[in-house]
Amino acid sequence: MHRACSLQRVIIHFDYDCFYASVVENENPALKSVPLAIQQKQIVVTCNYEARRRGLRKLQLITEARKVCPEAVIVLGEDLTRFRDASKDLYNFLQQSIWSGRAERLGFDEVWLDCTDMIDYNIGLLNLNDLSHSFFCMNKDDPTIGFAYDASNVYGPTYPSSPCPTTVLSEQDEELRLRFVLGSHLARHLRHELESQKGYTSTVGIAMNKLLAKLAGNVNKPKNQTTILPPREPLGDPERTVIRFLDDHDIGKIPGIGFKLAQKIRAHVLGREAAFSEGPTYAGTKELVTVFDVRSYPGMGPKRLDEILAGPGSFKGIGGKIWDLLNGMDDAEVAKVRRVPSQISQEDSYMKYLHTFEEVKKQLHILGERLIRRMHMDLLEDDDDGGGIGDCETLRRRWIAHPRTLRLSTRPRPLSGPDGGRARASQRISRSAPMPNFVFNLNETPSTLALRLADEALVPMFRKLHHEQASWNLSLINVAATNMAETAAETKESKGRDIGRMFRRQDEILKDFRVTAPSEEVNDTRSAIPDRSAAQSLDAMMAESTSDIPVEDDWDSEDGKSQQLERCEICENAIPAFALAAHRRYHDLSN
Ligand code: TTP
Ligand code: MG
Repeated sequence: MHRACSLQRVIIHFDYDCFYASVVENENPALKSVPLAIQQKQIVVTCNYEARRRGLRKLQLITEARKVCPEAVIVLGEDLTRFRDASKDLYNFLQQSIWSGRAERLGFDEVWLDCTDMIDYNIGLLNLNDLSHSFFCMNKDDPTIGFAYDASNVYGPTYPSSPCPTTVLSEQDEELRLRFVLGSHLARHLRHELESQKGYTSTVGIAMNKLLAKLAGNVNKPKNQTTILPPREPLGDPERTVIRFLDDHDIGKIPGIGFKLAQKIRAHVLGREAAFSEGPTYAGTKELVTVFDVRSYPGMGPKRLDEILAGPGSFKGIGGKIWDLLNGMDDAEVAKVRRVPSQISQEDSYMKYLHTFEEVKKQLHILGERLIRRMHMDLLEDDDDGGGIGDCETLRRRWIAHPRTLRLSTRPRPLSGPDGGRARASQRISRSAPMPNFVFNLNETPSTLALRLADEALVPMFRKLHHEQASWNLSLINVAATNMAETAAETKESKGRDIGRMFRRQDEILKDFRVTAPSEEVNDTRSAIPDRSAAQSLDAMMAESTSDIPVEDDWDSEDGKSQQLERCEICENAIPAFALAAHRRYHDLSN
C-alpha cells in the first residue's frame, strides 16, 4: 500500500470487556451485580469488574480466588460453544455495520474494522461552517440512517491526551485530525449499538493502522475508547506522535513481536539473557526493555534486527518488518469478511490411554456429532427463497458451503526414553477421505448422523492410522471438515455462484406472472449436494504424510485465540500463546 494512502486509513479495534464473563452475564443478567469468575482447569480465565473490584484477577488460581473473594460465583467455562457463538454474533453485527467488508477477528474477543471508506464519504458531507451539527451517514442508500454528532470535537480520550497549546497543525495534520474526529464518533456509535443491542461493552482503539489501533485501546480500559491524533510532534513528521506513543511500551507488548522474538531482542539490548517472570502471567518479563530502548540502541535498524532474529522460524525480511512495527508502521490490511470458515474442526485431548475399541469409537462419535453440529451452525443459513415447501424447519435451511473432505488426525504420545524422561514432542498423523454425502441430510439428528459417520468413515480411517488392537496412547484426536465448496449467494463476500438458487430466485420473482402446476413447487433443489467426482468409497482415502499438521488456524476451530498458538511441551496441546504460562502452571499443580 502506498505510504500516503496508509496514513489516511481509519482503523477501529474492538476488545470486548471481560468477554467470557459478559457472555455468562448476558445469559443470566442476575450475575451482573455479583462477583463472577470463569474457571478453566484450576484457573480463573477471566472475571467481571465486580470481581476485579474485590481483588480477583485474570489467570489467578481458583484456590487463591476463593480466598480473596469467597462470595464469588465461579462458572465453569471449558465448553467454548457459548463463547464462540457470542463471538460470531458480535462479529456479524459489527461487520454488517460497516461498508468496506474488511472486518477481521482475532481470537474470540477482538475485531478490527477498516472504516476508511465511511470516513471518506462522511468527510464529504460535512458543512465546514457548522461542524457541531453534523450527521454521520451509516447507509449510502438511505441518508436518514445514521447519527447526529459534533464534528468540531473528538469524542472520548485521545493520545496525546491534550493538544500542545503551542503546536500549530500543518494543513495535512488538520485534515488527518478531522478524519480521526469522525472515527472517534463512529467508534462511539458502534460501541453504543453493541451495548444497547447486544449487551456487550467494549474497549476500543482508533488509529491509522491495525498495530496502533490495537495498542490504543489499552490506554483507557474498560468501557472506553482512545484515538491517536495528530499532531504527530513538531517538524511536520506525521509519525512523531506515534513514535512517542510506542516508545514506552515493552517490546513484548507489540503485536507481531511474539515471546521468542522479544526475548532475542531483549538479550541483545541487555547483553545477556533477560529473566522473565513465572506463574500465570502473560509471558511477562521482569525486565522492561522498551521500544525506545531498542530503537535508540546504537546501530539498531532493519539489518541489525535481521542478524539478531535470524534462525529457525524467521523469514526473509524479518528485520525490516520488526523495525517498521517499532516505528508504528503497519501496512497490513484488515482481512475481508469470510462468509464461511475455510475449515471446521473439533478435537479433544486425552490424558489417559483409550484402552478398548469401544472407547475409541465413543470418542469418534462424540467428536463427529460436535463436528456436524458445528457444520449446522456455520454452514447453514435460512433459506429465504421460500418455495412453498411448508413449515418443516429442516427444509427452510440451506447449506452455504459443503466441506468436500473429512480429515481425522491423531497425536500418538511418544514413548518415554530409556531414562524415563519424555521423548521429543510427537507429531500429528492424519488421513483424509471424501466427506460422505449423508452428513448433509437435514432430516436426521446430528447424533444419528454421527453414529453413521463414526461407523462408516472415522473408524476405518482410525484403523488405517493405528494398527494396534488395543490401548491407544493418544494425546489428541481431531476431526475436521475441510476443502469447502461454497454454494454461494448474491452477497459481495461470496465467492461462488449458486445457479440453483439463482433460478429459485427467478422463480420467486416470476411466480405471480406464471401458472404453475402444484407439483412443481415441491421441486426441492435444496438437498442438492455438489458433484463429487471422487469415489465415495473408503478406498479413495488419501493417506497424508505423517509430518506434523500445522495447528488449526481457522477461526472456527476449537482453538480460541487461534492465531497465536504454541505447543505445550508437557501435554503437547496447542495453547493460545497468551495462556501458555497459566497452562504450564496447571501442569505444575497437577504434579
Ligand atoms: P482477554 O481479552 O485477555 O480478557 P477479557 O476480555 O476477559 O478481559 P478484558 O476486559 O481485560 O479484556 O481474553 C478474552 C477471553 O479469552 C477471556 O474472556 C477469557 C479467554 N481467556 C482464556 O480462555 N484463557 C486465558 O488464559 C485468558 C487470559 C483468556
Ligand atoms: Mg477482552
